[in-house]
Amino acid sequence: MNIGIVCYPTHGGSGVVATELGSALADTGHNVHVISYAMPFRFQAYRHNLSYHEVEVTAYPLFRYPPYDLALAGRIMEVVDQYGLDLIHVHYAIPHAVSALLAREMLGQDGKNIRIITTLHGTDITIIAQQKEFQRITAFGIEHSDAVTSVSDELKGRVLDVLGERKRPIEVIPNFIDTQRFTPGCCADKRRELAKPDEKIIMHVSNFRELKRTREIIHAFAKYSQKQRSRLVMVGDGPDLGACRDLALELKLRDRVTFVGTYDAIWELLPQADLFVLASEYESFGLSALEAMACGVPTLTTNAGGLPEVVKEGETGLMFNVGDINALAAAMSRMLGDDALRAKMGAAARERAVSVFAKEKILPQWHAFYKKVLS
Ligand code: GMT
Repeated sequence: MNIGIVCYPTHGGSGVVATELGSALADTGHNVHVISYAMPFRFQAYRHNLSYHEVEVTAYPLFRYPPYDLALAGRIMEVVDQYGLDLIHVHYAIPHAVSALLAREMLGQDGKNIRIITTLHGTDITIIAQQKEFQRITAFGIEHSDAVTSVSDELKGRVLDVLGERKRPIEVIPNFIDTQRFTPGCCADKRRELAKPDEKIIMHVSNFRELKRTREIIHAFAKYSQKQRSRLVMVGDGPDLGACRDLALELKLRDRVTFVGTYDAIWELLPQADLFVLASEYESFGLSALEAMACGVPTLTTNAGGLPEVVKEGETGLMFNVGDINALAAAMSRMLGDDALRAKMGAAARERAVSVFAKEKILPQWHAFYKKVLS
């Protein structure tokens, strides 16, 4: 199959999922063309059947807002012309589905057999909640795609609530993880760089958007860490990073909180953690929690969105209500004070990642889905 994959390249789960899916499909012999405005950060272009096509948007004095959606449609059309794509798999309805639909329309007869699949990752729906004028265009992108998938049941339900019952059914295909790359025990030398030998490591990884509620993690750590010898390691970059740094200083945690910044090879750091924390007010799925689980790290997460479909409360980790800093501090204390519980939950987390979300389990679902859409 000749497959086009359209995604955002920035640090975020959808770009990771799109890139990992593209690489996995290329590994199984398909020709995969990733289309984006920058090279996705997990993209490794060393396979002959995996290529990257950049969308260039030229600034022009008359355009206050350079039209990325149109540039993308034009680029998709060129890639179809050159490589004869069978299907275009877009991650996000806005603007990717709409650009793909426009490209197909412009291709006329040449485009009539191309199938368009749209995968929803969550932010599509958040955007609608913030800007009602996107509601109909998102619905249009979904309705006119040949097939639509969602990364969790919860997100599917949310889409149906917001947009109403659609003519186009939504299939749930969860995100997957490479359990060979994300594995317990990897890269033990990194631990020395992150913490002192007697410190337990609580780790958080995100893009520090407001929705991740990263400051609450620091507040909870401040309450908890008065009692225990431990270090909070915060990985990533984003709008709230500065405020987090300030807060750590204000709470006199300068020597106890490490800000790593952006770190692409996150599978090297996660296994060093004793506990992983995610305080998000919403996650359609929570890929970073799954990455931690695959590394055998128990998680403390909110019970928001699709997280309960990934984490098993009391089995692979503990959950708390959004904003409940006391509950998070108590959960930190309970988990880090009990080595046996952590080991048990860490093993269960790894087992769940392998048995439910491993690449080998989910990739066949994509193959079958593509076949169904093309037939
Ligand atoms: O959460 C983010 O800030 C990034 C966002 C994205 O667009 O990449 O992540 C979304 O997609 C991921 C992959 O499916 C999910 O694991 C995240 O839960 C989801 N984020 C939200 O729903 C907020």
